[in-house]
Amino acid sequence: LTVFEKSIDPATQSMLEKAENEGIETVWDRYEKQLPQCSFGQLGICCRNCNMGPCRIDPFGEGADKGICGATADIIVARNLLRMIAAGAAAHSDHARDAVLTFKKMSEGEAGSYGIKGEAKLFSLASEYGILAEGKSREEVAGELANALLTEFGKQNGPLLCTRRAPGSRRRLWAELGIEPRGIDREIVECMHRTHMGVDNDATHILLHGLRTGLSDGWGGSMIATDVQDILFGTPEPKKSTVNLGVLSPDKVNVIVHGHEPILSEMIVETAEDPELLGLAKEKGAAGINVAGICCTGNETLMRHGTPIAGTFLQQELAVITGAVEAMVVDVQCIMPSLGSLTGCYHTKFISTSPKADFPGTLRMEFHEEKAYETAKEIVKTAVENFPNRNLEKVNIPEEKQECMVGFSAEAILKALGGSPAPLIEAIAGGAVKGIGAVVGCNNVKIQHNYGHVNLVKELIRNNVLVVTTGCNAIACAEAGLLVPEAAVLAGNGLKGICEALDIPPVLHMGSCVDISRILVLASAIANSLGVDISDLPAAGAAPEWMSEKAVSIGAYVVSSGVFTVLGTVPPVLGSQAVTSLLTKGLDGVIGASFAVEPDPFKAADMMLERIEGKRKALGL
Ligand code: BF8
Ligand code: SF4
Repeated sequence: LTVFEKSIDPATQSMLEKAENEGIETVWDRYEKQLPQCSFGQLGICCRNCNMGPCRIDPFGEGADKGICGATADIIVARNLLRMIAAGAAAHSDHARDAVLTFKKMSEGEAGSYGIKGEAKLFSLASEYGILAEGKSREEVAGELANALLTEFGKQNGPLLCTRRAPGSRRRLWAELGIEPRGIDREIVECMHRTHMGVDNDATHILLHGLRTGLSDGWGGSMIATDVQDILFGTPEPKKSTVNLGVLSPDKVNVIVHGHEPILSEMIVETAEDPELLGLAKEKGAAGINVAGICCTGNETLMRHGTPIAGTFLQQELAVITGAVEAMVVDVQCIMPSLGSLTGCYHTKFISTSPKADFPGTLRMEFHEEKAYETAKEIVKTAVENFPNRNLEKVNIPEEKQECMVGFSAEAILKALGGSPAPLIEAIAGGAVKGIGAVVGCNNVKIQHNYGHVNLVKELIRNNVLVVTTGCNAIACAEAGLLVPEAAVLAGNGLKGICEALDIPPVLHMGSCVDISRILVLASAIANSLGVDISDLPAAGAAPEWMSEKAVSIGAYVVSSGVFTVLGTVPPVLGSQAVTSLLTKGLDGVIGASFAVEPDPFKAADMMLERIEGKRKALGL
């Protein structure tokens, strides 16, 4: 693959050239060494769930058609998929748990560096959870709310309280199907139980639990993470920032925050303004301290502080390869273990902070809420002291740096609309806006970096579909210049008019991947005000370059919430016709939405547009 085949982004291409020149290996080189990838794995028909195996099914029907225990391809594929959903839901929800535990410690005065920045959200959430605020201090309310939220994880009987935000018809459907999510931890544990040898062995039965587990993520873990982070750090509001590798500074200390939990990155952003550290930076010959993000923790600080973002998932190694990063500070999720040996080739310190996650070659600086500011300061100090070690011969920062407008929480969108979804609904009813496209998810080396994201989104806005985005899709769109109001020139006339009237971009950045919960809340607000179900809305979802297990859980809850979703990379299910047809067709009759798989972003856009058109017709629009 040439650098042009690897990515559509010029900054990425130039860093890939630098890597080649310096003989540095990247994720694309390792991908090429894996080719051809194992077809049993791709089809999802290998099983290692017990030690009579591993077993695999012959996809051509000539060899084994069952595992040793008798499990068919349908059973094996469904079980494997359920385990992916469990892992994804666990990642989001364990992140949420840590946010709630920090919130609880804060309320008890044991996490002094954190406070309540989102007071309105604290009180609205408290009342949603039935907590009386009268006569109590903010901290007392926070403490009671933290306990109520923690209960959601271990509850034995549902439904999860956040599901009350969904339209009544949706909740009734979940109840009828027996997939109302109960305790978050319970659903995940049950996935592991059901997929143990000799437990759940009916593909449909297994997949229904997958939907339930997904729902416990979307309307549970992820939603709780978003809510609590908004209370601790504030609900995002529109603001401007910049993205891409060009945000790295040639003369300041560059600290990258990479991972997912704003508990860490918020503190790093704060300590980067510490006068003592700024003085030290000066002493070391630097012009200041520059914090930039990668992946979703970057999205969190971008949304709340306008901290620049250096790149998407596939750009994490390239940031180091610029030779200008003093510290790569990581917590959890989507962090490549390759960073260990890579940082060893440059002066970059690779600092791991989570009690749950370590990597080869790290400097360990474990992060605990009790001493959050102190640890963050120590981390940034390490970066500052590393500045003189920068090897100028190895430094090459790409010029590309793109402006973006971000911070569109559901609250901010409703505010931009004047307080209610009515103007948006009118625009949809009048046809100026055809519908809403939710485009989310990762990068995946199997697809040219950002090609799927950017082309799908451009195609949607050209056809007057307002796009909401999160995760790496949002970063990709920002890099392509789609997150500025001026990008309205790329939109169809109807959408363009709306963007100009409201001074908003045609693509609205709603946050990190856990913030897909914001999309659920917005969709519910629209559906509720129309008196219809989410599945009736002219809306469709897509994950054009997804790779992570979290994305599989997201897919499960988005479809279970009634939104047709197109996947750009093929999930490992094609080894079972029954599972494939259930996911792509059968689910429609059960839950009112289904999946489609389409790597070509232009065709994927057509599928979404067709779905949106069909929903418009059904609503009489
Ligand atoms: O939670 S989009 S590559 S960074 S998994 Fe990871 Fe995928 Fe990016 Fe965010 Ni989401
Ligand atoms: Fe093989 Fe069945 Fe064991 Fe899986 S559970 S490894 S299919 S015997």
